[in-house]
Amino acid sequence: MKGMRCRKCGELAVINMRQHRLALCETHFVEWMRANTQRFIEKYRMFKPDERVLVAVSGGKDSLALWDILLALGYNADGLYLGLGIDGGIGYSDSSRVCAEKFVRDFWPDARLHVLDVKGAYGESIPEVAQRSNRGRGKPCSVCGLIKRHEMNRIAYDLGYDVLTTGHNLDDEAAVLWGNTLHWKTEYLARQAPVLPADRPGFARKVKPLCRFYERETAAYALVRGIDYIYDECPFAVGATSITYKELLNQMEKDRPGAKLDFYLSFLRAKEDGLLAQAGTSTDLHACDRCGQPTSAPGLCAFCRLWEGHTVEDEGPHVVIVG
Ligand code: Q46
Ligand code: ZN
Ligand code: ZN
Repeated sequence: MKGMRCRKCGELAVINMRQHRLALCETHFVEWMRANTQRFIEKYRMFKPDERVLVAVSGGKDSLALWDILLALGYNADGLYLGLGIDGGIGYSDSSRVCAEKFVRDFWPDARLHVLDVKGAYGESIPEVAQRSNRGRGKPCSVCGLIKRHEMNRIAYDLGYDVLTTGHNLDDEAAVLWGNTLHWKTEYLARQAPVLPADRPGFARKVKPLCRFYERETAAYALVRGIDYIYDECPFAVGATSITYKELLNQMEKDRPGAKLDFYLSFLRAKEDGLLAQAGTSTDLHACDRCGQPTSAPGLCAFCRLWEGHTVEDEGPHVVIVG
């Protein structure tokens, strides 16, 4: 890397992407990230220029990089931050919210950021719900995932967005793929894709425009752009199996640059060729009695069951718009 030159202009390179045999300077790297994001949006038919996009923003590098790229590309993209109420001795949720709000102030003061604080809206933070409902054996991740999925979908749908985007990168996708393959979770494999269409009423379309970028590329993008993001992982991520899978894949990547990308792209190609066509999700869904979102269980959906016996504002929680 030392002394490497940008392939496009000969200036000093800031990143060397061995898997692409490409070194680039700051300016050309930013250009490359944006041009490729646009290419992936078109290739996977994620959304069109006139559609309204909601970006799930966590305050981390991936989601802030994604939002920045979409705004720079001229998309009509608003942010959504969910306050989970996780402290972990580092004020995790508070600091991540500060990063999301600072990003708007510093870079895109006209951008709109929706903020929903789970405790403010429902009376309990994620760790509190997890503890009360006795789920997850001390780790609130399953409750957290459930609440995030439900609320993101609800807000995207209720506020009339055409599509919900998340900042999942290649390392995330490859780790999920690795885990699902290891256990042959065919139903999950069938649903893992850059685009999840809104093929049933009540569901928002979900897309992952950064799914082909390595984590070090999204991190470099945030760094080069001078975006302040939360460096700490969520304190509950410690010991997660996905981290072990990422390390394994990094080891493979070290020996064979491009292995991770190849693993993921070969999977997408195999699926296009009909692999897993039988494993599609044909579960019958109906509207939840309380919130109306689609669910396979009779009566209440899993999210509403979490709050059974707890008073929730009748008209539903409000989203605060910052900026
Ligand atoms: S699920 Fe678990 Fe994450 Fe929620 S509690 Fe933290 S680690 S944030 S992606
Ligand atoms: Zn250059
Ligand atoms: Zn419900």
